[in-house]
Amino acid sequence: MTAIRLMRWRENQALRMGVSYAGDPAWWPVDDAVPGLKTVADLLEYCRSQAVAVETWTRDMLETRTVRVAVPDDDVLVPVDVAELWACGVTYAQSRDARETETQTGHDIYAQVYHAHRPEVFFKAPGSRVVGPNQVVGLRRDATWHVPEPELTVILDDHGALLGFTVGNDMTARDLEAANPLYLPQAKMFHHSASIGPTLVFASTVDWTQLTITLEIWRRGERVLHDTTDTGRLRRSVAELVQAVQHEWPLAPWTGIMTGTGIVPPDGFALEEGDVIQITIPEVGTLVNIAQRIDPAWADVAQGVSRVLQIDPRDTVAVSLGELIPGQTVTIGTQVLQVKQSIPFGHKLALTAMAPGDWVIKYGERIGTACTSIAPGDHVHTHNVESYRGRGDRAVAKGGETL
Ligand code: DO4
Ligand code: MG
Repeated sequence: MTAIRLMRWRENQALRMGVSYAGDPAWWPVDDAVPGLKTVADLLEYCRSQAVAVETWTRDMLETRTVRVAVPDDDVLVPVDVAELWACGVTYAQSRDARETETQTGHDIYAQVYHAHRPEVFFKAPGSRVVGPNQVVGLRRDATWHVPEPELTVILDDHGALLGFTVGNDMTARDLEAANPLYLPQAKMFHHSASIGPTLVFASTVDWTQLTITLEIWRRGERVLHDTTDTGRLRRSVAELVQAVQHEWPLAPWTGIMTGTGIVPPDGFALEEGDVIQITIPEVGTLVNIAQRIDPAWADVAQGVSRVLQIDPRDTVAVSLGELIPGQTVTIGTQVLQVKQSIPFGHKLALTAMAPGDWVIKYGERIGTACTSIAPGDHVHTHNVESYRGRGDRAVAKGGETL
């Protein structure tokens, strides 16, 4: 069985959607086959109207269509717009043990909930507050010990049926939860504390009990954390967790459920600003997010007001955290730059002048070469960079060279 995944991306101003087999970096645009299909809800509606299962339709398309496209990482969007995102807790022994050790008050409660008939479920975020690939995830200003929680995330369709899975990051302020378990909502719900993506893998094309989940954290170009678990260690079934959420809460159409973490970084580890968090489930792809402390200007970021982030001091590009418009100025450290063209959220802005053939550096790594002259403040994208990173299956090297 080869897993089939769906991904959405932005192309110029348009929203596009494609499907591919897991491991294949190329995408078959769904709207090429049926114009107008822009969301997974559209696709499902279309398949229902044709009385065909979405997996069957998709597989037929993959077998017969020839148009395939490569999608730059910067353009990848949340694969599915959930209405609500829920989360489950202490579903792996590792989560139970780490929490039993860290808690300053509630000894034994994690062991109890791990074994109890009733699972722990909590509301994580309304869909409008869920972020996606390559976006910033938040660090609270009143907490010092944040970690990502990499979680298999269940996607239920508009009828509450299991449609597929994606990767989720249940960002957590461990010091708040450790101080008192009653602070759980504050430890779990803050600005940009939930992220999902990059693709949705159809449930019937994958065995959810046998997925590996890998967490990597990169700091100034160095990998500072690497750990792996697998869903075989999940103590509860997906059906059990879905049932627990919906028992007294009629499911909103398009609900997401994070299934709990099997990876907790060691006690001495806390996220820092600029850390790059990569969570990989090979069948789904790699969800990449950048940690950033919430600051007083953050509320403006949600409105799309100017803000950019240089992830690594060596980077020659910064990431835009809002829509940038030509002529506006942005500040990075002591550098003040004027934006030259419109730059969408999540795209790159040049910090230095680059000549054709120069490396473009992001995350402290070479991500491609300039193919035209690039000036500080320019939009850096496929029109002026030959990228070495395809979608998901990262680090597709050029000419065999490893980046
Ligand atoms: O009990 C607190 C939350 C646990 C959690 O988020 C997890 O185990 O993933
Ligand atoms: Mg969690």
